[in-house]
Amino acid sequence: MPRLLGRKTIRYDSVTSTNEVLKALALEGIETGTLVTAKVQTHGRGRLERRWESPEGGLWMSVLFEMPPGFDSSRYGLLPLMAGASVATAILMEHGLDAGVKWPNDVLIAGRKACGILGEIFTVGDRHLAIIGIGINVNNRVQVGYDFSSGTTSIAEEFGKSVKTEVLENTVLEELEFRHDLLVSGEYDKILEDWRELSVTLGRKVHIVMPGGEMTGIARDIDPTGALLVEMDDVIHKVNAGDCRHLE
Ligand code: BT5
Repeated sequence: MPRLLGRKTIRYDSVTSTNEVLKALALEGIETGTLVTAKVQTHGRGRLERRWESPEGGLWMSVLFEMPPGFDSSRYGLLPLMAGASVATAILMEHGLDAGVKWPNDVLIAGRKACGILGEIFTVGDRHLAIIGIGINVNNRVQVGYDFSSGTTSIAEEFGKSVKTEVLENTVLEELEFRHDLLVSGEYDKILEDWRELSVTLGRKVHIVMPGGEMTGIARDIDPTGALLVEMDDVIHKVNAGDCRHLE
């Protein structure tokens, strides 16, 4: 069992969004490590206010992190990477499925999206807080015909039968706590190396849509802040945020 994450757990049958509920609790001062889960989300959110399909059978959860005093804010980009690596590792450990991380915030199984991560950072007084929202398609199916770019899948679909969400949830929390401790102790290189090993993006030809434009190139590496380094016309470009599509 994890020591910190999920020490306090609040479970709902249905909420708008676990991130939204946890944020409201955090603003009221709820303790670090609190976990909020829901069987169903009516307004599950992706990045840029996109919709996240959250029917019954999936694992929809949010965890509250607190950054230590003096935390280097340029490292916030590591949070979604850590969460993705935790989920991919947990899926491999519990179900033996070959899950990989796609920059910046997805976990893919067999090239299809099984999990998305939504990180949010904010301050309450002098506390620097982060909510890590994790959505994993476990026993649910995802509506066909939606605007999915890379296709979607679920653990049950890949595994061939239904699995226990509680077991996966616990392992995800243990993995996340392990990486949380690395972050708090400043062992950033270990976090980066772990992500690189699980990456299905590095070395691929990618198309990136950023807030200020688009580019196509080869994903070469991530930098110490979690930004993607893309080579285009022999020049390395640093991409802090954006949507990434694997082309080859
Ligand atoms: C994400 O955004 O992938 C972040 C998803 C985070 C969901 C969790 S669930 C618990 C917590 N509470 C919340 O409200 N959110 C978090 P993004 O990279 O923007 O991808 C969004 C896109 O993924 C959508 O536009 C769809 O194309 C696709 N999508 C929607 N639902 C999906 C699903 N269940 N499985 C796979 N892909 C989905």
